[in-house]
Amino acid sequence: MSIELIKVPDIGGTEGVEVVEICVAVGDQIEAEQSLVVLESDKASMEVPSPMAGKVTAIEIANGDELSEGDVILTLEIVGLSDELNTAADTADALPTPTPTPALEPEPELESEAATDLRSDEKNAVPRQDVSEQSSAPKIEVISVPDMGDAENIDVIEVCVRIGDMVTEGDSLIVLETDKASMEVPSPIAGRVVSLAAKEGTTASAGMEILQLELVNDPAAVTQLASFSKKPDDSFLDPMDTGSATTSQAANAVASATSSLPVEVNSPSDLVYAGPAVRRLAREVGLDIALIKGTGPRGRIIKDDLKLAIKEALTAMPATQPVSGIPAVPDIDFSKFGEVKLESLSKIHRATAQNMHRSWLNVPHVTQFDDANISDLEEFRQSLKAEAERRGVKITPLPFLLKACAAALRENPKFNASLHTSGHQLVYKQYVNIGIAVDTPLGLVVPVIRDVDKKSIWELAAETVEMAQKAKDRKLKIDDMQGGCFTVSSLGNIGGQGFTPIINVPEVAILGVSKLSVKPLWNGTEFVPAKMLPLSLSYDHRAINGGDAGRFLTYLTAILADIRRLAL
Ligand code: CAO
Repeated sequence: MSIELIKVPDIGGTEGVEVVEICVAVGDQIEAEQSLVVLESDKASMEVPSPMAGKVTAIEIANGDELSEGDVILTLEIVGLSDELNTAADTADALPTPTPTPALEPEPELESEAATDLRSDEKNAVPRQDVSEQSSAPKIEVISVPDMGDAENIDVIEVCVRIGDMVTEGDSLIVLETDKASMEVPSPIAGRVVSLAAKEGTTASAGMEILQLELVNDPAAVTQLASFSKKPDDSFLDPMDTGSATTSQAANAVASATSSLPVEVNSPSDLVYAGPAVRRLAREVGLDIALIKGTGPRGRIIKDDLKLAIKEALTAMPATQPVSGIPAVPDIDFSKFGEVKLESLSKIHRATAQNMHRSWLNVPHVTQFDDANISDLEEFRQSLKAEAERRGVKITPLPFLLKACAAALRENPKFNASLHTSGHQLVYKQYVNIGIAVDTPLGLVVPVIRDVDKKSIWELAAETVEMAQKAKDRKLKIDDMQGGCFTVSSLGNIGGQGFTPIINVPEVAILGVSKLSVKPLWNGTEFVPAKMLPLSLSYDHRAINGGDAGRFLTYLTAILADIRRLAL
């Protein structure tokens, strides 16, 4: 573990750049490239990304501070950082350049106009054309991408205006994004958008046309008209906004919930004052940024404002919100009919519920049933009990079932696979890891026994007991529950003649084991008592066909009927 000082990187020689937003808090675990702080000069704002992952242990700056290159922003605790990595002294050198900083470098004429501060009281608009030179024909001005240093072919992630919109000087026209930062290109002049060359999802370089503005003689009228063309609903319904995330159900849910949000609404004539990252996030979750009240310096909308709005939106969203067009279960007040008691589900229970629901909705389940005659296996198992006691392990049918399943999975590799999310490929796993469902007081958990095909029955017996105990003691780690290929859910000692287990996606099959019972079995000449173990195999019918399932179960029951087959 080491502590790294994260400093302000090279910002094109600009000094005294104001901190307008701190995006992280002490204690946060952050990723490399995550935004730490938003700095704003009188020309542009930019986000400083973290050069490395780690835990924030101290923040050395405050909103309103003025920073220059080399100033310490915060300290990060790095776990497992090798000694050769950057020392605190040269951290700033190692930082990725946060932004192409076109507006922070000495600007050519066009750029200084394009980067004019949105909020400055001293806006010095330098229109391309003198609007006082009146003529009867409308004056059209081409607005181009300003000089952005060396950066070329920068992604256009947002087009902020539409044809017909009135814009005032400083209004954002497009948002560009490099792999280091996002930046807005503001309008250098006021006017009406008469053509739009920039498109979301394309790229832009300096000098490329963004749009054409028809100059309007009366700037006051433009301001007034522009304020009307910025109704909150506009950005919400913007047909230009083809951002993928906005089409998702979650985004729609947030969006529909936000339409009734109890947040304080900016008046339509207010300019929305927010950085590119905040705008992007708002767009991705389908939130109308104009509806959010900014609490940052000078009313700037900061990430925390957005998080609060999302939280309020989700709280406002009814828990029974229908998904995928499925009618919602009505919310019933059961106390009308008698006394009730409310109990919150444990985290494990909630996670299981979510996984089961996801699997149930996504996977076409089929369940196939069979009984395995385990009379000989039971006799053999009973004969091992004394030895098991000497070895200090408990020998139940489960380790035999696991070993038999491993053999059946090797023989029927489709069951040891996952369906690729494209639905076009099967991912065959070359290892055989089997999960076992364990019933604990807090809910169902599925620890995974690795390389079952390579382990002895004794090893499997010891490991299943150990994993089940860990599960019951809540000592399982995330790793212990990952990487399964197939699951065995044994309700054997609890009871029941059969059940239809739900597949633990992305696995494609699961074996349910019920309570063995003695049944009469016809041996060709007479009925003999046999210990029959009910098995139910649920499988994903997209990946596996009935014939495959029949072969798998037949193979499995044959092994369980004569365990010597494992040696073949
Ligand atoms: N039929 C009859 N008896 C069975 C049996 C079966 N199919 N399977 C196990 N038994 C017996 C065992 O042999 C043992 O008896 P003996 O001590 O006399 O040999 C007894 O039942 C208790 O076994 P166990 O439960 O302690 O051990 P196990 O290896 O069979 O199972 C575990 C371990 C962790 C799988 C189990 O404790 C468990 O949690 N099962 C529940 C899984 C579950 O909830 N599945 C449903 C998922 S979907 O909601």
